Amino acid sequence: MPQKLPDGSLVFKMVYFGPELAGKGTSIRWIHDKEKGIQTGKLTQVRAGRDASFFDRMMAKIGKSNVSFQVWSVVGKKSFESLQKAILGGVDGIIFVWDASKEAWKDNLAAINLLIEILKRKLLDLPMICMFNKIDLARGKRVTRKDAEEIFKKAKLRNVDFIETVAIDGKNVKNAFTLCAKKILSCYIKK
Ligand SMILES: Nc1nc2c(ncn2[C@@H]2O[C@H](COP(=O)(O)OP(=O)(O)OP(=O)(O)O)[C@@H](O)[C@H]2O)c(=O)[nH]1
Ligand SMILES: [Mg+2]
Repeated sequence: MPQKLPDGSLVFKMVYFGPELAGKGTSIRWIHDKEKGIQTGKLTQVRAGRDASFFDRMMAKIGKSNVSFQVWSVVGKKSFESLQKAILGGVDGIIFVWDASKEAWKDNLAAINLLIEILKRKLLDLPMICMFNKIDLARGKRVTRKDAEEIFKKAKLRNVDFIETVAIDGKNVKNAFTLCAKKILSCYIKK
């Protein structure tokens, strides 16, 4: 559920989740740096190493409505449970960033399983998008989108929209964000 501010505006929480090095931080940075009129504040990236970050955070808007989004990312691997639980608490929508490279297969599965473990049945009703990321990699180096879709189906996550992305070039990164934002809003209106 969104926070309601004293001026009547609503703040929803959107979380980018996925394995290490999937492209979560790159996506959020792209939106922050390159897309006009979405981010409304500074980007916080708390680093754990050269590429890795514990989490990212920024505020964002779509259009001129009195609705905004608190955008977070957190890595979906074991041993970060307390951080993951804190960031996923009260989440209104999820962008799962799937790393399409073959060597990330097991890490993607581990991240999905962790998400299911943390959110349990709540996940089935949550607006969710899957960024099928790194499709710039050569065919032989990545899995197919169908392979990934199967995993979501097996987990009974049927309501997930897939978008093929290249976070480093910004391809479809904004589309994934706005689609998730719209899904969150329509889900809220229906309730
Ligand atoms: N080829 C390719 N590389 C990408 C793409 N997106 C991200 N990368 C690279 O993958 C690496 C990890 O990207 P990040 O955005 O830091 O990944 P993250 O999901 O934030 O990872 P953690 O912070 O460790 O959880 C970086 O070297 C990126 O440049 C993509 O679409 N294609
Ligand atoms: Mg990161």
